[in-house]
Amino acid sequence: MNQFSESSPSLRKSETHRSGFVSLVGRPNVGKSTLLNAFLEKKVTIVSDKPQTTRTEIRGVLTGSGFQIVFCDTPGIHKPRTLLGRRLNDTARFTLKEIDLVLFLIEADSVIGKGDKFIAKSLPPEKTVLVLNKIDKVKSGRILTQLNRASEFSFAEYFPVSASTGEGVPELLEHIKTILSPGPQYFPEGMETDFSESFWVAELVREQLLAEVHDELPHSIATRVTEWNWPHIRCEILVERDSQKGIVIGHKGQVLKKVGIEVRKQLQEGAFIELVVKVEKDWQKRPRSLDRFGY
Ligand SMILES: Nc1nc2c(ncn2[C@@H]2O[C@H](COP(=O)(O)OP(=O)(O)OP(=O)(O)O)[C@@H](O)[C@H]2O)c(=O)[nH]1
Ligand SMILES: [Mg+2]
Repeated sequence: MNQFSESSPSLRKSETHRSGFVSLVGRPNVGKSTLLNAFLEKKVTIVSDKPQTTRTEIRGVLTGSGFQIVFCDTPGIHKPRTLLGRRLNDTARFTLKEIDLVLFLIEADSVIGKGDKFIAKSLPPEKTVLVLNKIDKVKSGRILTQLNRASEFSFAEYFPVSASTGEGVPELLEHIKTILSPGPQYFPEGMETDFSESFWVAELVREQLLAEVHDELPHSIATRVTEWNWPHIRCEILVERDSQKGIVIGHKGQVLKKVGIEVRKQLQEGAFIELVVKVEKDWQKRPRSLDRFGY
């Protein structure tokens, strides 16, 4: 959702100002969110080694002298097994509407597979830049082979990068700047994201939990802040089964304790986070539960 409508006073038009919407798209886990954070040189979206970390469209705004780029991080597109999965795919596809540029990410260290090809087919070739990410994980020969294989997609440009080390990111950013057209400043100076603080805390809690749990559990976790009475923040953690509750709490509450400590480190000093674990059976398959979480 765009917070600033055409009639908003913060929407400044000028002859020389350039702007554009750039969407980051690809399979789960290819590094879309890591790349967004690298562009902004700041953590604006959560990252984990578990697929389907990003569940909503996350905007990161880069404002510079005479330009503004609105990056849209999207959920990884995959073969869905639940209603949640289908909704994540829909969110990613929806973001592609009215976009100025698509960054299509694939990994340098894995074979270009069916999943990548399936997504590639749905992208506008003239507006898509292929980004070969994770080049820090492979030797240069492999980078060339992957780029060569990827050239079959016939996209506009090809950029090898490492979102983790930052290699190739400035070059890609410079290229993005060249495609911006004259346009308004959509977001005011200093505004880097368009989500609320409570959404961010819930995301940070989920990120820490993802680092702690394995197998199917990451998909079964949802988080939301239900009370914000600074410094007291109450965050609910939802799981799908009783057996998962114990894992999330941990022996003598150790997992939750660690999550709380790690999240607090990333917030303004003095925050007190109350974490409450609840079971909501099969929430991933229930439209009303998904609506409640904004998925
Ligand atoms: N070595 C290396 N790891 C990377 C790089 N980019 C991302 N990663 C790692 O890849 C994993 C997935 O990164 P994310 O940024 O969460 O991936 P994503 O595409 O946003 O994933 P979803 O939100 O699940 O679709 C994390 O463990 C990252 O640290 C990179 O350039 N090099
Ligand atoms: Mg992500």
